[in-house]
Amino acid sequence: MQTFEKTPGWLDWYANPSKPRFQVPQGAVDAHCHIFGPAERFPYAPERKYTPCDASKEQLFALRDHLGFARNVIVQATCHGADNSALVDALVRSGGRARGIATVRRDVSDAALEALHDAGVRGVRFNFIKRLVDFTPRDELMEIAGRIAGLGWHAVIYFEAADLPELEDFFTALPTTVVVDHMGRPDVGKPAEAPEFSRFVAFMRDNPNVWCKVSCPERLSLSGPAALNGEQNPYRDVVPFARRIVEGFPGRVLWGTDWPHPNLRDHMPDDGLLVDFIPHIARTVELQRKLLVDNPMRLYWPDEA
Ligand code: 0GY
Repeated sequence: MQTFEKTPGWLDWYANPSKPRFQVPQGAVDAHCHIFGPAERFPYAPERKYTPCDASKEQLFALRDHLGFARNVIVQATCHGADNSALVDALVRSGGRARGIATVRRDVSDAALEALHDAGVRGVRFNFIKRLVDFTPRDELMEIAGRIAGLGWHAVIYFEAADLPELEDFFTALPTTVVVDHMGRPDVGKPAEAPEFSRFVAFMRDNPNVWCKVSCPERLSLSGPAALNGEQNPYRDVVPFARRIVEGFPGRVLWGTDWPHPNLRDHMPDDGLLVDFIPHIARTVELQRKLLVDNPMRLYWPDEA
């Protein structure tokens, strides 16, 4: 049997997350999370850029219940390449309570796409983060986008803020709904009103098919999880960025834990505290319901929305 050594410095996910003080609305969706392996059954891809610890569907579903969520959207992690078997297994075993975002290559057959759809896949991810994936030509991605448009799927895009100017023409040409991961990874050391993030806001404003996940404060934050003035207010430097998006585009935002938090080296978040971050960025009951229930249901379970 093939064995896998974790990447040096890899932090395991937080084993005993706190119970959130913020109670998510009934029917809430964790719209960005992953599963890893287990490698014994679903080996990691030869082309992967990291080797994680295992994080199974059972562990994900236990976290969902612990945090008070009803459903998950599971995003194919790059460590599994374009082999979506672990994802499909989780979707099928979720009893309809999970949808998926797959990774596919140009040679994927129509039958394979239909099988992914039947399992619960509703989109593909195009990843432009150089430390995670090898380069894929734009024409290949556009060809895939054309094919998934016919299935009613959407494209999830993951990129660094500095790369938006170069990628924007490609993004605006995509023929599907487009969902941006982690607010386009802003540099939160700059003000939320500064030109870089304002360009991202303009990108959303000018393209009504673009949605945004206001996720991963732990990945973006420079201030970290520390409390301030006795108030438990983790990741406070991310708050103005997320509020700008949640309040500017309340019908096109999603939220997710990002469990099991790949590639974190300094700090592994307590998922309960991540949930407690939500009312800092979505300040009214109505905004919270849109972010956690109405929007993800419309995108992933339209028949039940
Ligand atoms: C995330 C972020 C990362 C990794 C992946 O699929 C992945 O490997 O998504 C990252 O390292 O920034 O969304 O989980």
